Amino acid sequence: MNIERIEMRHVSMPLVAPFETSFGVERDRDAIILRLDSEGMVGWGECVAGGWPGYSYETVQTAWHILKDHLSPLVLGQDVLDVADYRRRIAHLKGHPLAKAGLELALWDLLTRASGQSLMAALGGERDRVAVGVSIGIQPTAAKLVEVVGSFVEAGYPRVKLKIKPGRDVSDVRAVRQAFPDLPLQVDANSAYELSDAEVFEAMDDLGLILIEQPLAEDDLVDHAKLQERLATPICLDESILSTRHARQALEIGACRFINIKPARVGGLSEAVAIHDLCWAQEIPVWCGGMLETGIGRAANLALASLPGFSLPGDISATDRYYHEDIAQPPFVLENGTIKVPKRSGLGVEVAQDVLDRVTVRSKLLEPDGAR
Ligand code: NPQ
Ligand code: MG
Repeated sequence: MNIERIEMRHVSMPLVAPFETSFGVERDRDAIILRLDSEGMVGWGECVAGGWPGYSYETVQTAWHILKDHLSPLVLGQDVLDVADYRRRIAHLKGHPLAKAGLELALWDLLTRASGQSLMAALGGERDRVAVGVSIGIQPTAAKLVEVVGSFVEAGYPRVKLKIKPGRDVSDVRAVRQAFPDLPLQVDANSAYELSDAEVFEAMDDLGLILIEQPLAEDDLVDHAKLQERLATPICLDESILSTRHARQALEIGACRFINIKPARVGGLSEAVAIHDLCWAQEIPVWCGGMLETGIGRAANLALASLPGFSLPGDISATDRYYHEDIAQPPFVLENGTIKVPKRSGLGVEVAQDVLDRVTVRSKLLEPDGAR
């Protein structure tokens, strides 16, 4: 399809509550929303880079630059045949997976809307609903954490993930485990520890955790393998896995037993599906991570998580866990610990233009040279 114009919007969405991780506190979720126009059709995408380099080195500012100056010129005013065509066009550009994934998502939406197919069907998904969990940020005290966990359990979340950081780990997790002996529970350190901290994880080994997510540095598979040898609890990698090759090598050397798949982190849904396929063939459990997405990215995560290998609940919470008001409609709701996968064509959500306008901080319209 001929990409006639690309609209970029930097949005800032107030979170219902601050979200604290080992890398800092987030109060407003900044992101880039992309709109493609082509042959009377529209495609929406979301780049989940944040306001500062906490989770990843990419930020809204770096992604804005990469999208505007390096990715858009490879598709604007040109006939893009399919997503594989887009991937060939950008293959020579290094890094910046979040930026690349944002534009890839807009193309997936455009192309599947045009063909009348749901994104779920296009990716090979086969479930109407997916099991989900909730990710809970670091709280002021262990007692407050137990209370917050209780409110999410009450709301119907069947699996809880606790964020941990040095000094706020074993005793917090133990307090939650004592209050909820049978709750499916896991932890995420967002790379805040070193191998010399192994005792921290050994002390959590008898708390019945499903997994320990990304305890060590993102560029360190070797020490993850050494740590995994010392633990009965499976390690799951997030930040370390940026490609199918990383996934294969991490599994080969025993750096993890599970993998968290986030389409943004691996440069797009295509690579996410490839990692799923690799793990499915090896019977390695995968689950879909979350990046505090708006309804656009959330819809894409649901479509991805409907593939057969996603055997653990994803970090794909209901819309109201993060936002009072979302730019995509209708909101996603929790029912029996699951969320429904959109069935309509493309992402299967509509963008509320008034809400989008209200959260937009700046926007940029890109058109081919000579247009207008
Ligand atoms: C994780 N997500 O699994 C991430 C971390 C995360 C739901 O725990 C702005 C940009 C805010 C990126 C908050 C969850 C973020 C962010 C959390 C990433 O590691
Ligand atoms: Mg994580």
